[in-house]
Amino acid sequence: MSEFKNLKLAVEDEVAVLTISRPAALNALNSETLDELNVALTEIEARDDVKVLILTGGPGFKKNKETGEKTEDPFKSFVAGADISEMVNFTAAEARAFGMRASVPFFKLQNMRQVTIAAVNGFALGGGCEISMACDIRIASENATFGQPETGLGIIPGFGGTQRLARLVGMGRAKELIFTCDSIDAQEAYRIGLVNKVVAKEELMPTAKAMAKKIASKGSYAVSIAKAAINNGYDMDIKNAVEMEANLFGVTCSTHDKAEGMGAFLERREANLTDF
Ligand code: CO8
Repeated sequence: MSEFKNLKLAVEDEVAVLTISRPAALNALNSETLDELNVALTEIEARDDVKVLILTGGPGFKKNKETGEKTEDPFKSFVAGADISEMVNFTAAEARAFGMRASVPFFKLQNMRQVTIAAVNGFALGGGCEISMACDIRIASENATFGQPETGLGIIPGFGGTQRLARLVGMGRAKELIFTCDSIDAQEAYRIGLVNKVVAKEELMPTAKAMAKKIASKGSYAVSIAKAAINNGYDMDIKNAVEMEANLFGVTCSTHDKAEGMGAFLERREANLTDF
């Protein structure tokens, strides 16, 4: 694997944990980090020993208001947005290029064969909310905060937020969040369907890892085909989508795992699923 400046990668028991790490900027996404994400996700997708990817944020600096002293807080921030200090002088062309640069790793998270889980450990604002939405599943710690503050900065969500937020929580709620810039807490994010689960801080990584291991224990090739069927069918009309599903169902029926999984059920034994 490549070495990264702003990312950390750990792989254990078929689960990769990729941590975005820019403590001084609360893990804000700059061009360098977006390019590193692209390389890391490309390398992870090629690995047969990684079945599920958890994306999280590294510790952010917490400032003591009286002394100015900075200490690390692991639950300060998931990703506090795109890097405002980089965007401040963008021309229209540079801004577009920045958006397109992000769309490559964001689409990788959405479409790579491994399942992607965002473990949201604090601020998920702007580009931070957007990168969590590019993942398949979101689990939040109870202190997490979600929001799209872009219109307050005179811009719009540009990492897919106007599209993915509406698809996840419906148009009315997406419009309210984007037009008001209101931040919402983890429980409200759960209530509107933006996150799958809310857990205590100390339970965040254990919960994400337990879900990742459960998913990794299923037929990984079947899981990846199911992910493709859900993603590809979402924007199709129902007739073509169901036909596409039938074709992919046929593909899974030609696998070792199908013979093994069904055979094991009929023989009342544990299945040994190996396809990926
Ligand atoms: N970019 C750059 N630096 C940041 C960012 C950011 N998004 N967020 C925080 N930082 C930095 C701060 O500047 C500060 O640096 P320093 O210590 O050098 O002053 C450090 O992180 C700590 O931040 P704070 O002191 O502000 O910490 P607080 O605990 O007081 O506040 C907040 C935390 C509420 C998260 C606050 O930092 C904040 O409001 N940050 C900005 C949040 C935001 O507006 N995010 C959206 C950005 S726009 C965006 O994401 C657009 C995405 C699409 C772009 C598409 C382009 C095509």
